[in-house]
Amino acid sequence: MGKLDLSTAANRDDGYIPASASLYSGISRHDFPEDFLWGIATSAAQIEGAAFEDGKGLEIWDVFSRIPGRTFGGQTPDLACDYYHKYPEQLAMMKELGFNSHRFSFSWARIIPDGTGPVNQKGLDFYRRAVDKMLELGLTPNATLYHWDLPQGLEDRGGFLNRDVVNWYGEYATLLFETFKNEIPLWVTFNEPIATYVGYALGAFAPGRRLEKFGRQANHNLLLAHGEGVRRFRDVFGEKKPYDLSHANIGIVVDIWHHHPARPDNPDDVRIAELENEKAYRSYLNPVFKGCYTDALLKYMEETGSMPEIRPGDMESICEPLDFFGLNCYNRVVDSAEPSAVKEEIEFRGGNYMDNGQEFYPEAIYDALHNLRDNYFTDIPVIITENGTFNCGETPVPDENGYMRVHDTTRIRYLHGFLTCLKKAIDDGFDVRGYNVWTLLDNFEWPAAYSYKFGLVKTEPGAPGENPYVKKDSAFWFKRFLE
Ligand code: IFM
Repeated sequence: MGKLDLSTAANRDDGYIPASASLYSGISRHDFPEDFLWGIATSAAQIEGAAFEDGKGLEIWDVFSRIPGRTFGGQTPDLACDYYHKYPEQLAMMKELGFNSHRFSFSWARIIPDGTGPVNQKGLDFYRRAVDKMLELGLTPNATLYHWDLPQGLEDRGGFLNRDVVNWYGEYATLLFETFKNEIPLWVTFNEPIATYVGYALGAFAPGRRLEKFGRQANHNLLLAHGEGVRRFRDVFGEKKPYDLSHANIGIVVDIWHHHPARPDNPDDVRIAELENEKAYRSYLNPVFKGCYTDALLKYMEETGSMPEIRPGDMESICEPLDFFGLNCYNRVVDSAEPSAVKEEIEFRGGNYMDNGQEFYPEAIYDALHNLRDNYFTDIPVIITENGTFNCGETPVPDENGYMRVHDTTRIRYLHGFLTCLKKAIDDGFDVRGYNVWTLLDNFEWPAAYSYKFGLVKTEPGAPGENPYVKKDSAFWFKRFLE
């Protein structure tokens, strides 16, 4: 990969206002509650780098990314954004852009290299330094225990297919709850459990197994581990209290990409979309909030021979009351038995596409909040734990002063659209307490590796120089929004 040539002028922002900012205005943080959390979301494997430093164990993406053909160009998370060394300046950048919170994840293998057994003190010390820095900067820490990076040592013992993962995870969770008992007010058990399904059923994610039954079993065991994590949390922090940042709170993060039938009156389209919803977000939300799998999912698992082992008491133990819910929302999906009908539905809605080919559908965030309130719960707040979009390329171009700029206008349009719909939801009474943009820096985007650029700020792994960052127009836009 070509390294970015970042001259000292690259990041000059003295008063820079992207030309597109005037197109996407009319909304600011003042339209949201005073105490709203404005955060940047990241995850360990995607940004930390230092994959082999200071005693860190291997995690499944270290291994998976080395299997030919599994990631774009064979790229690995080895270097990523080098947050492990550069966290002070990267956290300071979040602060400088106006954010007041940071959602990050712990790397299990950095803390317990084999997944169970001896603790790597250097790993824990790193997170201690990073959390202290967040607090010093006024960034409320929002910590995820597991964001897709299982220690390879545990995968070698069956990973999420081994029911012992519940206890392995419980021990790891307790260690972190006790270590950061007084510093972290927001805790997440798991980020987007569907990634584990993809890793065990479809092979596209680590660890790369490919059997529907594996995916369903892995998900069931993950949900059991989630319930265990919540019980361990209560053991350390005491009985459940209403959500409040003056004490620790726990939740789970699920992504809702709701599938819409392209033709709501066509039974085939409806069947396809409904099954996708069952197999995806409903397979997590139902057990977590209602203590059961839906009849439709049970039927599907029965018919496909993928029914997991469900022991008596399992469903109750998954359904532990939570303090908040983390919603990741990126878009909707339109399904049809007839591909041309998908295009027609999108065009009927205005034919809004982004540069990456996806539909621009900011109402997805309003719809998802409605869906949650109507179908799952009414009494816990929601934090938008991720929202953002990617482009490919985004080559910096010099402006009239010779400063490098990235004109990511579609990202500004996307963020403006989603934030406008989020504001409407809050005005309509939905209890949302925070929003996290995905993400600060271009980073390791799983199989797409460094080819998908999600950051407000451009960088590349191993980019030389002391300041290897170029703020994109969207970073300037967000800064103005937060001012
Ligand atoms: O990068 C991912 C993140 O790890 C989980 N949520 C979706 C993001 C963008 O694809």
